Amino acid sequence: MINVIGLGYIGLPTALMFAKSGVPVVGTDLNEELVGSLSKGELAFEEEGLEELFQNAKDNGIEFTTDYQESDTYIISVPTPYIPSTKKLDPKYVMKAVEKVLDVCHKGSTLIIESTISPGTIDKNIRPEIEKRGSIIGEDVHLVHAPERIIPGNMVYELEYNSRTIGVDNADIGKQVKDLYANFCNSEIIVTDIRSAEMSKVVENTYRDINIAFANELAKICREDNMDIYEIIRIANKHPRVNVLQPGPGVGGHCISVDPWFLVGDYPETTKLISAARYVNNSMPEHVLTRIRDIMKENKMFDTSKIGIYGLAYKEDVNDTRESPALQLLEKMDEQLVLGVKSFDPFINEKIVENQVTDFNEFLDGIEILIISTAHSHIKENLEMLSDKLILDTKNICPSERAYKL
Ligand code: SAJ
Repeated sequence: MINVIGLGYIGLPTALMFAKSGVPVVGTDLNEELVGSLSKGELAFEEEGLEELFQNAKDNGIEFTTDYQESDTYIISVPTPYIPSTKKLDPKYVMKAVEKVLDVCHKGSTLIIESTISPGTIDKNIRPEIEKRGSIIGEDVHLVHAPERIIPGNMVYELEYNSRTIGVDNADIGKQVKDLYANFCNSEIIVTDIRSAEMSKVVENTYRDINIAFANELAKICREDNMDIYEIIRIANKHPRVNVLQPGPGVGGHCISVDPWFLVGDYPETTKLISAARYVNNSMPEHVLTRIRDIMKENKMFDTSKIGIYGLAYKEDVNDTRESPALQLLEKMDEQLVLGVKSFDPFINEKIVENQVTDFNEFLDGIEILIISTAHSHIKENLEMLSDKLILDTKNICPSERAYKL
């Protein structure tokens, strides 16, 4: 049996995938409300194919509880935030989960960490905790790092078709864990050492962050001299070795906007490029606000309550608002007294910010400048409803003659 610890965006789909493929699974989470609703058959978030996967997993007997189970295999997928002042990983949730697993596991159990951790966390934090208890790693408990790699919005597909990394201390455990994931993973499963598994995961997200920062910096350069960033990227990307990503209102989510900081926190002297990329991406909400001011000035508009922000989620077609650029933009607006701004997101029905409306028509009513900050399919399908508005399109979804761009 596998005991999956942490039933959030990663732990839950992973638990369901194992259960669907016939492996007995118990999912554990400290959040009683979440466990209650999962037990009643209610999902906390939407994902393509997740409902069906949930049904399959329930048919195969998956259970949910707040208790840690005695088991031979554990998968830990709890949040790994960073400490804002030092930028280092805050391992508190992972450590709590490890401690609780060690309280209940039996001799020879395998403890798989799926949460993203900074390189060296297993050596510096987790091994000492196990050894402190007098347990021998490799005999009493086996340690594995199998970092998740699935992208919100396409998780169920990517669980099956993305390649995976399994970091281990010895080849036998590597083989066992590889066979376990092969129950549902139809792609290459690479077995490596633990440090390489930790580092490669952080490298993947840092790579994307740096490349998005490049696109964002180019957008700012182009804005200064009135060049068309999208045309320039389109042409540059015809080169066989160039693939510039897309600029946007900032980088959100719990992954790409967080993981590069782990490297900055641990290697402050070396990470010039990585930290610059973080600062560039974090500067984008301010750039959007400058663009809003430009548009207001150009159109002689002064009433900020006629501004509407479309999209609060950090990216298209998800309801996740963690580190969302739109929320950062609203915060900046508050600080700079750009007040009364309305907002709307079709994926978010509960009110999370002031002046948020949950009905699209009500949102559009009275809005003169619409900021598209998230490219949900919903807005792409309703562009004709915006014909009487000035649009600041930070995601390049409108024809260029219809909208201001970044
Ligand atoms: N973004 C841009 N321009 C782009 C691409 C993305 O501005 O060209 C923005 C998005 O709008 C969003 C942010 O970047 O705000 C991040 O979105 P994303 O779709 O690039 O990635 P995440 O954070 O949803 O998921 C990432 C993925 N990592 C990589 O692609 C290397 C995913 O595979 C990881 O599993 C996930 O992080 C994670 O959990 O670590």
